[in-house]
Amino acid sequence: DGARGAWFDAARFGLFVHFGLYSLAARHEWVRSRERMTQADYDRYLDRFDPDRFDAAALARAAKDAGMRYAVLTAKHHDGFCLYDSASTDYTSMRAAGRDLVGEFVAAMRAEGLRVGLYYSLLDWHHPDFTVDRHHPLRDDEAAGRGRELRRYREYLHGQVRELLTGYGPIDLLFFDFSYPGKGPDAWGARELLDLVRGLQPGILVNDRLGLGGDYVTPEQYQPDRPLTRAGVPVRWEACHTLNGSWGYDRDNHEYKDPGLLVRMLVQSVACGGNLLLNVGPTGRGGVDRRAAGTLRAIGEWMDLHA
Ligand code: FUL
Repeated sequence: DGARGAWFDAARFGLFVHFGLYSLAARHEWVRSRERMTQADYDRYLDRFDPDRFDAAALARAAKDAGMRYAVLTAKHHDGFCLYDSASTDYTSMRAAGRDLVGEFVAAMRAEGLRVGLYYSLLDWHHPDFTVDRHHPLRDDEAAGRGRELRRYREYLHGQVRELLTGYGPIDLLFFDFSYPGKGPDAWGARELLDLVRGLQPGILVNDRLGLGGDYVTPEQYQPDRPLTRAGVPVRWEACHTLNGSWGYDRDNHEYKDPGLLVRMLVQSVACGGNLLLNVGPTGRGGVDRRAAGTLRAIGEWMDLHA
């Protein structure tokens, strides 16, 4: 459906925002899994969660000044922590800090005239019914005898997506993440989920990571150098990239891509018919650090010279 995605084809450049409890660990958004943390270990970040520097209006201005036309926020990442007010869980930014960050984000982006997308993780390391598997951080001793029922998780997942698509006005894009061998579309009830999504928001674009094809494909930390095709037919695509290799805030990693490289990646994406979704991982307090902010500003300077 060409008309449905017309804004996306024209947009070219977007901001990805990975923010959550892992931002406080300041290492990587997979920190709980990588370091085999128990929920109790990980709760130290919940106890200290206070996003006092999360300023959605400043994020929207930074994105706009960099020449971006849309922005996508992690409403829930793999750790299961929700950045909104959900009726189906207390594991939310609202309960932890009295902030509905999804609501703030959507309103701020709209106010700057940007399109809005939400990232929603299919994996959920917090939900008691999410199956323990190779991606799941629980140790075997904790996982034993829990009576996990993926069916109940599916209901939760569908309910949460319904909340996101009914509580915040029009949402332009959904970035689900992700299907993998052993957990494909059936695990998520993906067909019913997609019907639900389209029923609630007929204009929305849905990415490919539900495992059903989707409206666009999402090469990750890989830069296509030619138009992408599926079965010989050109497909809509969006390359997503980090600034320094980590999506969540990684404080001690200084290996930032320089703005010149990022501009070339953007130009190459556009030349090959795709978009670039460039990520920023705000700090544990929700602010954008100088390295990330400076990078966005430098890209904006290039934009000004070429506008
Ligand atoms: C991946 C995730 O596992 C990463 O943490 C990140 O969110 C990236 C955009 O998608 O599949």
